[in-house]
Amino acid sequence: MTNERNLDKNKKKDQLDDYKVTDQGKALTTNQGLKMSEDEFSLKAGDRGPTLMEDFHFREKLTHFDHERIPERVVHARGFAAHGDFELYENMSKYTRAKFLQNTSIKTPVFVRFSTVNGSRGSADTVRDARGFATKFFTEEGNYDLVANNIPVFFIQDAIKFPDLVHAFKPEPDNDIPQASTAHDTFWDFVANNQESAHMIMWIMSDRAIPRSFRMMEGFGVHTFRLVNAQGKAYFVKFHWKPKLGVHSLLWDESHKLTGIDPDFHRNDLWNAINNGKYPEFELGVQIINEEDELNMEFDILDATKIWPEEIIPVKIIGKMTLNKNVDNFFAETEQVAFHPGNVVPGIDFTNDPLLQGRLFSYTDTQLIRLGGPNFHEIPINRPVVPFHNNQREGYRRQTINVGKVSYHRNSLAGNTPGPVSPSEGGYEHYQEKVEGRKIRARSSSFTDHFSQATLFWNSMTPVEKMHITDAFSFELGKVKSESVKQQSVNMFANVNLELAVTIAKRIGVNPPTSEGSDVTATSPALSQQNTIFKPDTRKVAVILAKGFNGPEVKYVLKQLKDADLTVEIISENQGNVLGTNDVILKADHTFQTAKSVMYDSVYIVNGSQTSKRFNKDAVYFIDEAFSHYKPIGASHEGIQYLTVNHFDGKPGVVVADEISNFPEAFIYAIGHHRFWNRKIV
Ligand code: HDD
Repeated sequence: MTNERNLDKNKKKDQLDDYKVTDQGKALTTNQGLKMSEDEFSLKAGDRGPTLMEDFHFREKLTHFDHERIPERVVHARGFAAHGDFELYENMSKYTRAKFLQNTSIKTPVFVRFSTVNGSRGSADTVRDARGFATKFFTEEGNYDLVANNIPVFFIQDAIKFPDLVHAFKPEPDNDIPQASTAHDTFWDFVANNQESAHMIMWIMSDRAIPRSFRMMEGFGVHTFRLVNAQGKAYFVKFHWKPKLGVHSLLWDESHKLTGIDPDFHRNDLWNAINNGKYPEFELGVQIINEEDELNMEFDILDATKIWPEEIIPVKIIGKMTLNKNVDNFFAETEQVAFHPGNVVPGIDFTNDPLLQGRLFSYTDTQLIRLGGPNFHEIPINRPVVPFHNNQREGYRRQTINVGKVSYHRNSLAGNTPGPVSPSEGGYEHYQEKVEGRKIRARSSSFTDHFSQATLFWNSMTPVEKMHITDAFSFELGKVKSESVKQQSVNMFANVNLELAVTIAKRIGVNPPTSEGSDVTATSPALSQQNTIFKPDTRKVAVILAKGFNGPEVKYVLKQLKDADLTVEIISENQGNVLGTNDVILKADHTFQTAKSVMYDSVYIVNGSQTSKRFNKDAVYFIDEAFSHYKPIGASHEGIQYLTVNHFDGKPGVVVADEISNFPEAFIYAIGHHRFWNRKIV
């Protein structure tokens, strides 16, 4: 183990550099390296005649184009990725012999792909859905993949049901409607008839399913995995990613509007944050249960529909990941990356969670079709940063030129190499768990409580969060056409909370359920987003100003906002320079045609002495919408009149420059609050 602090090197980025090609400034060639003198006209028999077969340049160009697409992922098709590094805070050798979890002096390169689950590649970012959060650690012992979601539980308990689940939530097969949405009959029919989904559905109906940003989501490994130390002692573990910016969400109304206004909202957010040096950070946490306690919990730790409440088993923070580089090429990196929960390193092992066991089969299988054969590990983004040696050969798109005659084990011609090495030399050894039982297609009786933790989740929500969940159910079930499916769904969620089910029943026009509801009273405060981190950092402020704005003051306020790590965009009558008093000129990034309030976290309205009627009308709409989304609003000078028109002055989160001595500080403080739920919105 090296004691040298080697924090700036990133071996994966160096490795990828070897594959990069810049075409700019170069002569155009065919794929055979032949320079071409013409690229606009195909070769013809006469300038009005038919194209000739011998036009190899035309044939090559069109053939390549015709084959540019590969199948999209069957789930998680729409994704966005970035590079970064992982640093360990403390040596975890007590629990695991994984080297990247022992040495605090090295940085491990990572590649992270965030995704929606349901929609196709071209769907919108902000739909209601779970988000994928897949991390590839390029460790010195090979690739370790933590293929996580932003929700800590899953819909089903056994992987054999995965195709059924996906068939139910994808667009319906007769008409391929709806896109990227679970608000349809087959999904809710599946839910009502597979009640193990209850807990996950509560999360999907909650604000967690409409994140404000990839940078503001938790990540969960979901399954119980094993950590194994050098002495062979094992522990059960659940992995968590905790965003340093806290966990924050959009409102459903914002999410809806953004799917049209900016379908790339989350992509833009991540791309811009990294380009502007506001690197997203996530801390890695572990919950650990001793092996001896496997059967001492109130739930089965092998059941992927269960969390380990953080108040009972605390999350120990052990390291931090920083995303600090965007990809160079979306297809080569983001699209071709291949994750697999079965990619582990010594010291990390599996459990018998039947969902995990099935995943261990599915991921390689899907890459074989998606990436066209068994050599996808040779694609640059997927290569480990350590060499690989084995006797696997050939197959579609093999790139390695293996030298020598021997490609089998055991051999004498190559000294019996490449050969296995002992665990003390880094060889992976499976944990020797004792298993016995009859072969049986069944589910353990310890997997049958589908509702207690769903109620725990509901009980842990604030009134605002509960309102959002109720609205989400009413929306989703309100779109279901089958009365029977609606009724079955409402009856099912009466087992979670009767009041919730009765309210939904009323709204969607079915009979109120008659069951007794749940008697679970426990709460887990960690589940509520109200208990997350709130800060102004990297929030986006729309600055509305017009000709004749107060130059010195606005300049001063904008500097304060930027110094507080806020992103500021100026909206004015026209794009380009706007002249304020004292010859201050500011450049407008947007007009009301290109900027809508849902793209921002707060508004600073300044206005100016010269505005048109249309500008005023648009400004009123903009602020009204931001106010109804509970966002902080700052106003000064001519901007203040808009508050009066809308009767917003004096309302929570409305900061008026004239009334306060240190306006920027007060406004930034309000922005750090994010939303003012105590506003009365009709
Ligand atoms: Fe999965 C992709 C996460 C259950 C089968 N899954 C995929 C991705 C993520 C997850 C983040 C996208 C990876 C990327 O960005 O390329 N999946 C999960 C989590 C699950 C889960 C957290 C439950 C705990 N998945 C699950 C099951 C199966 C699959 C039970 C099948 C038995 N998942 C797949 C897949 C995908 C996939 C079909 C599609 C594309 C891919 O693998 O590479 O194999």
